[in-house]
Amino acid sequence: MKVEQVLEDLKRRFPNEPEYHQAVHEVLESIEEEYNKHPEFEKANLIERLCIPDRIFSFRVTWVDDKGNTHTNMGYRVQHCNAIGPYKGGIRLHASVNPSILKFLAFEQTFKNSLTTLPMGGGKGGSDFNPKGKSSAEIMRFCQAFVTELWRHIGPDTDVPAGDIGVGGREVGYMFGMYKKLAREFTGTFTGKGITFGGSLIRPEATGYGNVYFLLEMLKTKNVDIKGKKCLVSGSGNVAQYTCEKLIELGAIPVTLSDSSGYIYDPEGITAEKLEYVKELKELYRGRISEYADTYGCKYVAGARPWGEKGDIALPSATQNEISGSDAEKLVANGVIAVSEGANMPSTPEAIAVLQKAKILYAPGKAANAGGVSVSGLEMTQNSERLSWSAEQVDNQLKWIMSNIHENCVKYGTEADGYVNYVKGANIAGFMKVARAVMAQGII
Ligand code: NDP
Ligand code: 2IT
Repeated sequence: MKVEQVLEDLKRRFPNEPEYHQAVHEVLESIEEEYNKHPEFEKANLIERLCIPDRIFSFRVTWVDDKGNTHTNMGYRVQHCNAIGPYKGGIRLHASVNPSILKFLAFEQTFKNSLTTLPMGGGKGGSDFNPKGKSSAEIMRFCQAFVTELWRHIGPDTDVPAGDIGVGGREVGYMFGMYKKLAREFTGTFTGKGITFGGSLIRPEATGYGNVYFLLEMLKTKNVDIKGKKCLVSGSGNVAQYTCEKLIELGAIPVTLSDSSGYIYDPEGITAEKLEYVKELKELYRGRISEYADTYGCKYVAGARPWGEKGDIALPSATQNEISGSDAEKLVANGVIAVSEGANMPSTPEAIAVLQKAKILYAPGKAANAGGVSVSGLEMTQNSERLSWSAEQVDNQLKWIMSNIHENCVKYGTEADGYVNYVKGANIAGFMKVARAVMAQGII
């Protein structure tokens, strides 16, 4: 395999899909050497078979707003690879959603899920529906219309969706309700469900908690204590909130949060009480993070990201490409010792190069944010055995999974000078397992 040639080919066949090209490039670049030790992979054209999704469904979603106006949106499900288990991955509702973004997310999900040790393939879905400012009734009608098309492509052993940007417990509930009605079955076809109908304890917390567990493992390699460390967190949704919750519990000090309008900087630290305010603001009132600054009298910067503020650790938890090369330079100049990604692909390739050149601890999303899908996998297990586990049991499994992923990154990513290249480690560990499974299953 020659990475540049594979990429050129993908760009020619699938033009105008920059996020997809970016994700593929990052993985291929770091597995090239390992892959080329296996001539049997090349003979079986494994690269194309693992880069191009198995299939993509796209459909029109039509729904009616509260004023009686009819709207259309596009709905998609990308089923990337089911070599090691049923397709598994979230649904994103955001105005920016398009095939390129969902293809990058489904591609990443395949290797992330492989890292979890649980039997899950990779997929992702979503719509360009913009949930901002919509009433609960409008959200419900949209989710129902979306599932009216999606339901025939998913199932507990086929494809199991969950949440992502714009999709939390409320949306999963509406989608599951409609699915159950159409499919005439009560099974674990969605994860992130409400606790009264098959949801797992700790699933809402899992991505944020898991990211902090991964960060702890990284810090341990340098004998650094998290206590008292100032943390720059971006986003203010599910992942950001539970990242802050765990950081606070461990004595670290989150000082920033953001949304698509801007960021807040609270030098006193976001406390448990202030975090409760953020949860209400975002989950209940669906307000803007600027309101935090109004309430607590701290700094708010419109239209900017928090990476220029002083901190010890950065945990990007909003969206892709939110740390540019120059943002990464600011982080390094300010003495940040670790970057652990809660979001998917938040660092641009330029940013990754800066962070790795500075030899700081840097964990890519597919390793650091795998806690969310891991507990989704545990939810599937609980649904299959028709039991529910205690929060402690789930949390312990989550800790074990995150430390196992860390161990694999160290195993496959340690370089000659001792620096752990977590990107390389995660990509090799995740990719090789899927590759072996595909090879064993023949040319299909
Ligand atoms: P939420 O919808 O709960 O929150 C998203 C947050 O990010 C909001 O604060 C939102 O601001 C902000 N945001 C979204 N898009 C943009 C943008 N284009 N520019 C700036 N800010 C933006 O989503 P999650 O917390 O669930 O997801 C956050 C990230 O974590 C995503 O990358 C997702 O793929 C990833 N992830 C999520 C998992 C999960 O279990 N939920 C698991 C693993 C990864 P605003 O309100 O203004 O839109
Ligand atoms: O990016 C992700 O890993 C998620 N949005 C969670 C997917 C899942 O199936 O729980």
